[in-house]
This record gives sequence, structure tokens and C-alpha cells, in this order.
Amino acid sequence: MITVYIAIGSNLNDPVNQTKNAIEALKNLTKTQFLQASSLYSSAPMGPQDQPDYINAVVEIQTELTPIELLNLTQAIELEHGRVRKGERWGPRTLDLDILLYGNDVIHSERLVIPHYGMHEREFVLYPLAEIAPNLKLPGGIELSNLLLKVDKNGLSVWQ
Ligand code: A4P
Ligand code: MG
Repeated sequence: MITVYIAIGSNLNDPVNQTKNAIEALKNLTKTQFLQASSLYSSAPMGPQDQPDYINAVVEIQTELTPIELLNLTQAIELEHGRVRKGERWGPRTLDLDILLYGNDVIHSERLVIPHYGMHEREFVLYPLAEIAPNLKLPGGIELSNLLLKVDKNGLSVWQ
């Protein structure tokens, strides 16, 4: 079993429910044990500013799925939740599931880059991740707590 962290992001069609439904869908993944989910967070949009605020969260699972099997299943969940890929970089979306970490693996394949390329500087990834895994070390021994020192919260707050 490999410990995996997945980031959830949504800013369209009732993002709070999108996020809660995504967490439920991840609980039902085959060959996988669900460990925990962070709180839901409200965050200002990164990228184009003419889009709604996001809801973000991070979940921790343990899985026997390979990275590509997991990607296929998380992409299926995105589609089931009405995701339409419009190709606009950093544009609004009903549901985005990003595989942040897959154990200590470093992957650079056509379909998969792990650790996820943006995670080191995104407050809406790092703070929820730290809520559930405060002592986490990334591949290469990078301490999550060290990354957090360099990343402003930028208005990120627990959603309630
Ligand atoms: N892919 C490669 N590595 C991975 C990985 N580790 N996990 C590939 C998941 N997918 C990975 O993804 C495009 C391709 O990336 C996939 O086909 C997969 O093979 P996508 O989900 O279709 O595209 P995307 O998510 O729109 O890509 P992009 O532009 O990288 O989006 P980002 O970087 O995820 O940004 N602001 C706030 N506050 N909160 C957010 O969550 N999210 C975005 C999206 C913009 N602004 C945001 C937020
Ligand atoms: Mg994505």
C-alpha cells in the first residue's frame, strides 16, 4: 500500500457540494483505503481573476492502484462530476483532482508528473496538506513545513 495525497479544486456549480461529492467518490475507490480529508478551504483564484473563488481540499489515501490506474479513476470521477475540459489554462472548473504525491515516487511521464508541478507554491494545496500531514517530507527530503514558510496564505480560509 502506497500513501497518496490528492488535491481537490472546484469553483463552478456549487463547489462545496462538488468537493464533498468528490471526497465520497474517493472513499469508494477500488483497491484503496481512505485515510482522511482536510477541512474545506475557500481560496482566491490563481490565474484569471474573472472567475469565482475556489473551494480546495486535500485527501490522504492508501492504495494498491498504480499511478496510471489512479489517474484513470480520478479522471473518470472528474468527468462524472460534469468536468468539461475547455483548454483554458487555469480557467474555472467544476472539479479538478490532482495527484500531489504517490509515496516517494518521482514520475515524469506523458500523462503524469508527480510531485504535481504546482504544489510547491500553491497556498491552497500546501495549507490543507499541512492540516492532515504536518510532518510530511516530499521526495528529496523537502519538508512541507519549510515550503509553508515561503508561501503566503493569500486570503485562504477554512470554509464554514
Ligand atoms: N497530469 C500530469 N500530472 C498530473 C497529476 N499529478 N495529477 C496531466 C493529475 N493530472 C496530471 O490536467 C491536464 C493533464 O495533466 C491531465 O490530462 C493529466 O494527464 P487537467 O486536469 O485536464 O488540466 P488542468 O487541471 O486544468 O491543468 P492545469 O492548467 O495544470 O490546472 P491547474 O494547474 O491544476 O490549475 N485557483 C485556486 N484558488 N484553486 C485551485 O484549485 N486550480 C486551477 C487549475 C487554477 N486556479 C486555481 C485552482
Ligand atoms: Mg488537474
